[in-house]
Amino acid sequence: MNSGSDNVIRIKTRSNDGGPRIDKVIISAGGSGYTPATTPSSTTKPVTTPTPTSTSAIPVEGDIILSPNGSMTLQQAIDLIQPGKTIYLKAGTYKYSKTILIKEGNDGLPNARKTLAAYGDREVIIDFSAMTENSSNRGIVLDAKYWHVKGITVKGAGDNGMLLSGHYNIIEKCTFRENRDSGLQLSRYNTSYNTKDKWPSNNLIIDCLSTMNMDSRREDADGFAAKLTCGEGNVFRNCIAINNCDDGWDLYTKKQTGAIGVVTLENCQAIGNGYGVNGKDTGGDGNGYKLGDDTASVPHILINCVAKNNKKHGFTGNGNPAKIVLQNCTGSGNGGKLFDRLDNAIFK
Ligand SMILES: [Ca+2]
Ligand SMILES: [Ca+2]
Ligand SMILES: [Ca+2]
Repeated sequence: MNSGSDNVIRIKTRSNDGGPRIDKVIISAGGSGYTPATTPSSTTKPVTTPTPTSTSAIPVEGDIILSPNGSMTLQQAIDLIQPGKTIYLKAGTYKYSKTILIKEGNDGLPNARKTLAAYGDREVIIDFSAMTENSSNRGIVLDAKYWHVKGITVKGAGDNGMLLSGHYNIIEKCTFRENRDSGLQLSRYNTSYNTKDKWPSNNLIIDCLSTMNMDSRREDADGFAAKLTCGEGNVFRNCIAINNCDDGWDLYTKKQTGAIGVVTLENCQAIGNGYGVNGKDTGGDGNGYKLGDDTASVPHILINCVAKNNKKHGFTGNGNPAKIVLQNCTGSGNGGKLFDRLDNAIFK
């Protein structure tokens, strides 16, 4: 489908009676037909603010509808849902104190994703505030393929709000806030996966917001972290990281695990990281975009990204010697440099 132009849907009969009989055709915008970007677009698009709200849809047979005080838990629904079907969450707050795990192998299909989505336009909050701060207390772990998570807020987890460790997933219009490590992290879940091809790949994170994430060490909680053990083909589009304890985005690498995949950021904004919403120094690093480390050369691609009022640098290579692409990237009001240690970067 091309937006802004006429699109034709052809329906071919496979029956003897001159069918098909069509009851309903539902057309929705964006998302499921996503193919990861491989080449940076040369067009300049204005940066738009994501609105982390949900959209209405019509449930069909096989979907599951949950309500905050219903008898079925989100984990039960996740373990039951079939490809092409949706778990709808009615508005309200769902309180859980245990990690929600979408297991490896609990996959959708390329043309029939498993969907987890807000039902209606009011806020759906999955609240893990009852957890203690601990590296195993992530909120949601998505370790499967071909899921679409849309319009939910994940707050208060004892570690990452979401650990995205699977492949070919779409995370859309979600908010990650007040988690006690990075809001959304892309890294392996299975710690025996030692090669990059097994690390999270080809995921799209679109129209998401990550804010007020804070760990007690004031060291790790970034807005978005695609680091350490992150694979190829992951894209962040139209996302905002604001007032996180550590960095807005962190693409750090470690010598022990080696290079991560190239990450693409399009139309993203990093604002006020290293400061709380009250304007006070969090004690964290406070870079808008930390683009690696000197242990690996990874040529990340940033297009139309903005860094404003972060405590430290707007964009820092942090020692990554690669030809990082920075196309139409701008910013102002950062405490350090706008572009730091990006000597080999390609500015377009
Ligand atoms: Ca942690
Ligand atoms: Ca740090
Ligand atoms: Ca960091």
